[in-house]
Amino acid sequence: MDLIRPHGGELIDLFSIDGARDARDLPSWDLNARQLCDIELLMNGAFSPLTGFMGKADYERVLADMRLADGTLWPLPVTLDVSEAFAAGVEPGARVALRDPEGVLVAVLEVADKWQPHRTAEAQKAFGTKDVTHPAVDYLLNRSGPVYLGGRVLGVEAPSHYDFATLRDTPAEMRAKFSKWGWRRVVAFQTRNPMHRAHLEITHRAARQVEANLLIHPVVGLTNPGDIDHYSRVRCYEHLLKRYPEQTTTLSLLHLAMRMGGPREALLHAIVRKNYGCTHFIVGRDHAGVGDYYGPYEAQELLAKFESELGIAIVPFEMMVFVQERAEYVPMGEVREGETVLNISGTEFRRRLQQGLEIEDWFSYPEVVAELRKTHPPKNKQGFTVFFTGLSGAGKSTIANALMVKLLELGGRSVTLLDGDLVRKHLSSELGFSKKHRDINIRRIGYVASEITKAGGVAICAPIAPYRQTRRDVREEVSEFGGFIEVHVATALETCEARDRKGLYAKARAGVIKEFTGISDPYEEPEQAEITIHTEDCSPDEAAQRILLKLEALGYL
Ligand code: PPS
Repeated sequence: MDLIRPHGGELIDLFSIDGARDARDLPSWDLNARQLCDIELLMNGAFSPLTGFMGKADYERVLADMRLADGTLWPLPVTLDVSEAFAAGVEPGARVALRDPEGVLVAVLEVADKWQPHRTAEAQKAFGTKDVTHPAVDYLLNRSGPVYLGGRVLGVEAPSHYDFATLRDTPAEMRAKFSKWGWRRVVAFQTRNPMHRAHLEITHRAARQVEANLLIHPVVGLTNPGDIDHYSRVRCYEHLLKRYPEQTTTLSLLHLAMRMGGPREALLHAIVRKNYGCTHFIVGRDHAGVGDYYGPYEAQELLAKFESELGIAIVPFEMMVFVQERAEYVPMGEVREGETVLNISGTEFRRRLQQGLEIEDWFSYPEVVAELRKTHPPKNKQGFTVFFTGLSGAGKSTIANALMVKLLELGGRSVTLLDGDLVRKHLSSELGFSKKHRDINIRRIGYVASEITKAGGVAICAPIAPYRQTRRDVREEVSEFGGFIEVHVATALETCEARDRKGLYAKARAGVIKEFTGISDPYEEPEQAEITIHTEDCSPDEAAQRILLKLEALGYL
């Protein structure tokens, strides 16, 4: 049986109708990053046969048995989630202008369906869990809008990309290239990670095994939070490309938003690759998996079941490991008894990068490692934020100043102090002390700190920051780029009040100042501060020393 249809089936063309007609007067929805990825793949035909965002009937059948309402195999919902407020003004039959964050009209949606999904049930069915540590479940339950709009999408202008423009292809462009190059059999390799020697071995073997050319097809839309950024990865892929025999292999970038949906997502990946004109698709261990939600070979099993219906052949691959005695990579199952197997996990690899430790040649290529070291310097070259929190008068500013001076004395990084009072003067002068305003204030500080950290500097922040969730959000924002050290200056309220350096506590008690932290407004104690300082038995100098030691221990100094 030959289940291979060279260069895919029919592609959907969503640009065939003039979607821009009267678009100026339509209600506008600004697409978020995930929705922009989805619409790009809808519009360029990578999601063929979908013609738009799913309606309720498709959505429900996809969740129940991985098929569209008409029976076509389709594993995951592709839906447009919007806010309740926006949905209230849109009924089936209406048209909606879909725009990018700059306001550029990308497409028009002809709304055919509007409904409120049961998002927990969706999470369970689509991803097999309700656990919000799964990134797609987190999006679904914590970030997505509560109403879905479904309907046909009329393409106006594909989302633009200024990076790696020559490496981006629509399915039609890719198919045209394959046919121009005479590539009748093409095996695609999906990845969201930098590629090392094991990946080269897998792809090389796969291509040889099925006598096909190779398409390295990395995802550069949205991947798992914490993954290595796509700019660095693409530069690595470009280095690696030179290691393949000439004219056998090509590289193209896919602007997909991954859900980390394991087996169901693997099925989606296969459909997309078929649409791109590939005849074979490599499925490795734990394909598109995250955490322990899916078995390591579950994706392979599912795809094998649907292979003939899919119209793309699956090339399953076991994990490749390096056998020291043979000095070569072999599939795990081919390791003989007594042989020494070497392997570096993704986590271990990142640890070595972070600490500037050696990464041996058997694991990767020097040019790939050098590329990654440029954008992922060891911790002692990364930026960091020291975030003080505590009551007014607790001593935050005094310790922050002492710390700043000591860090300047050490040298090597720029140091910026974002003190509570200073920020209120320069950044937040229009804000008061309501919960809403305090949150805006802290988020501004967090944003500035994350930019400083990203640029390799040190940000020392010293606001009261009374709310746990806001501090948590700032931690998340900064940690993406470097270190985040929370310091709780835990001076007791009685001490702060007794000191009352600015006379504010007296005013707060007298009711002259309203919403005063600790008196008439809450302070939520930190649960995960890296350091807690009791100024009653610790001088500012000693406190700053403790912080320096902590920074040392964490590897930042
Ligand atoms: S917050 O909650 O983090 O936004 O507060 P922050 O910007 O750090 O507050 C800075 C200083 O404002 C003075 N101040 C008050 N603090 C708390 N509550 C009320 N209502 C208030 N009104 C004025 C206070 O002196 C804070 O400075 P520090 O340095 O913490 O004493």
